[in-house]
Amino acid sequence: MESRKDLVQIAGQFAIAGAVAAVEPLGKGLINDTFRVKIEGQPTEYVLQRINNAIFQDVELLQHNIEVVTSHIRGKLVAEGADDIDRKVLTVVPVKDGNKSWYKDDSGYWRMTVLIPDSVTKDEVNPETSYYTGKAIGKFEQQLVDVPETLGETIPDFHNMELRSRQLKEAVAKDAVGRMSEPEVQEILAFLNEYDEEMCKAERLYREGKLPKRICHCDPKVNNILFDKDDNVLCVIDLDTVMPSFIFSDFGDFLRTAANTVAEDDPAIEKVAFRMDIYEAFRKGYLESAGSFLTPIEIENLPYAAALFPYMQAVRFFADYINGDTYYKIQYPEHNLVRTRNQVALFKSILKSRIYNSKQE
Ligand code: GN1
Ligand code: MG
Repeated sequence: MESRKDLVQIAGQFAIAGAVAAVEPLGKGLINDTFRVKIEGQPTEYVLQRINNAIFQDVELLQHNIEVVTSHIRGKLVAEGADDIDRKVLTVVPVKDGNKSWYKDDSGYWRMTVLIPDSVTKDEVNPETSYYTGKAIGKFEQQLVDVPETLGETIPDFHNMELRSRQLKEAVAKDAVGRMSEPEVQEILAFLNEYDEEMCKAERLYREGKLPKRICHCDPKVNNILFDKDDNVLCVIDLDTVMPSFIFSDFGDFLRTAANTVAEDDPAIEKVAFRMDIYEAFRKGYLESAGSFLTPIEIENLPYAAALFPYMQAVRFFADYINGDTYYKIQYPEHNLVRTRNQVALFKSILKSRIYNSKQE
């Protein structure tokens, strides 16, 4: 990790409003390293991030997507006469010399945005905030339906379930750290395998030409949404994964975090349950703003999306556990196994719910 001096020097590479007063760690992301930058005698603060270049290998494409998406949304907000626009869309800060939106040195790739003032993130939502988040995520997708270029995939096939299952099979075959000898690992694997084909339905529909890809956020978990102090949604942040995907990505990933009664890594799996009140409220808000452009097949499969995301996340955490924890940041050795158990429990809770009839579709 960089020293304070290094971080101040790195922050100083960007077009900021004055001298750096402080750099502090920010947020709970599992991928990038994030810092809050304060400026001497100025109210404006910034978010400085080291991009995880092992995961986002094409930084130019990544930053291009973010620039296109933020300026497109800003244009839409201006056109609708919105107020307080700088709190409803992220502002990318370019480097001082030149107009690039990232800076590279020996420690990696860095980028900056303006910190949205008077905003908070939440780890939990209630039905009301869930409804407003549904509206905001639907609106986010709606604002992007007419982006005048095809965006690239910042992580190719990010939410392709067939690829994620293949990666799990590869991890199992390699057994890099010997975890396949744990009986529980074998049990989880057998359970996940049972649903493999069913959960790959989206890819089949896509190949049959029945399901479109649209620009989606692809990581709208609860703590990637900014709220103001009165619980109004300001904007969706963490735009690394904005790319063409099935709308299931946004619908499913929000619910994966919001409708779980506990956090995604809570070891108390007996407490894990899928909250129907959150599902209904979110679905209502989402359909109010996205209903105008969604096709019947997309709407019909929203319950499948709710099941798919805990399943896919279980597969991803589990593959990382078997691989020896090379992808997600962990706080203790079994962290990815605990996360897997939790997501499996959430998936089971959805299978039991009235919204999704497994293997009967
Ligand atoms: C990662 O960056 P972060 O922590 O918001 C991951 C998501 C997972 C999430 C699980 C690029 O998101 O896909 O759903 O962890 N992002 C990437 O908490 O893999
Ligand atoms: Mg992220």
